[in-house]
Amino acid sequence: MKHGLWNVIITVAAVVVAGTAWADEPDWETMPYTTHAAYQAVDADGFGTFPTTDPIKMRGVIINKPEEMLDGTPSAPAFLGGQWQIYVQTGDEGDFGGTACWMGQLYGNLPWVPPDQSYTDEEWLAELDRLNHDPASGHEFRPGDLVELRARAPGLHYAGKSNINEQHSKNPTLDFDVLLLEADYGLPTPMLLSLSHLKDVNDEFIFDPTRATGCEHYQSTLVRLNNVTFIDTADWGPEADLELTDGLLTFPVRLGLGAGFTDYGPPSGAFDIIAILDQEDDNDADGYKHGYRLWVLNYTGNDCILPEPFPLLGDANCDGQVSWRDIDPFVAALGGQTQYEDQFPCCLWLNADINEDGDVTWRDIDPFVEVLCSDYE
Ligand SMILES: [Ca+2]
Ligand SMILES: [Ca+2]
Ligand SMILES: [Ca+2]
Ligand SMILES: [Ca+2]
Repeated sequence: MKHGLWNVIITVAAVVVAGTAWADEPDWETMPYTTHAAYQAVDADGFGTFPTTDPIKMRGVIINKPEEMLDGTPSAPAFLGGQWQIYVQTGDEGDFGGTACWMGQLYGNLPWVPPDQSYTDEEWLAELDRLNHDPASGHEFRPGDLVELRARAPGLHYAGKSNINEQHSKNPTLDFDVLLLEADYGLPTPMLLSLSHLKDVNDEFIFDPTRATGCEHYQSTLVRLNNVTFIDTADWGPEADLELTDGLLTFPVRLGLGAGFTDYGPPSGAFDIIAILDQEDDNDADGYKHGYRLWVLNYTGNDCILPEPFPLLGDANCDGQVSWRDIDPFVAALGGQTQYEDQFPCCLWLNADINEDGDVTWRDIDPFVEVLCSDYE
């Protein structure tokens, strides 16, 4: 983990003012939401432009389990000890993208942070317990929950993203909070992309500083690529850095900590992948225009979709979209679960249960036609 000079300057400045500037708790109720698009804005070189100086409030859907992303074990062997990270993706109209919320245990290991800013193991576990539960109800957060972020520090630009964090201080006035807005609100449907959305013809990352297109547009969101293969799976296992290809272009893949990467070998051939499009550009010499990767957090060993088939009503062939290609598979699903699963071993039979009564019957036919037609509006 490397921090550019810019981050150091911001960190030091923020820590210096923190003790006095925010002695009073912000008025969260009246504070407007900061959009993810605003918070993640960058300049022509990819440096974050949103000022990380005052408290902000954001909202979105949690899209990962923190324990599948970073090792939160107290005093874990990483440079910063235990780490915790969730990505929160917007579902708001007029907004796009997502934001990572990050915590580290041993901030004091950073050369510019005093050693007393590291959490003891006990303090660290208390912080994780606080962040993994809604303070009002005690609800344990999980992917698909709609949450509000209240960030006092509020965060830092790091390697191409503007993160929510404590600016490497354990002073509670720099805490961020996660509050439940709606449990099981639902995961956003992963955006179905091809590699040509992310790479140019020379296999270079597409960096658009307006963030309207290219990797920036999808940063910190769930995306899906179909029919790709790993170039080399020799390193397969938790935390491996691999590369996939569609036959023409390539893209880095980071494997998470999910047990599936230990329990199962790599897929034997072509597969579809559902992952968080992340950026961590460890070389800021020419800005932050590189370092994009797909972070896939677990694998169920089904040999065709990483990490697993995604529920999407009407998507009877499991390609991540509802189209005319689903008509024949939908008819097959009407023939019963066993017959359908023989034919589509990687699919969810209940994707054809359009009226959501737990069965696939003639009653789903009209609703299926409706879903199919609405897709063409
Ligand atoms: Ca970026
Ligand atoms: Ca704290
Ligand atoms: Ca489909
Ligand atoms: Ca049904």
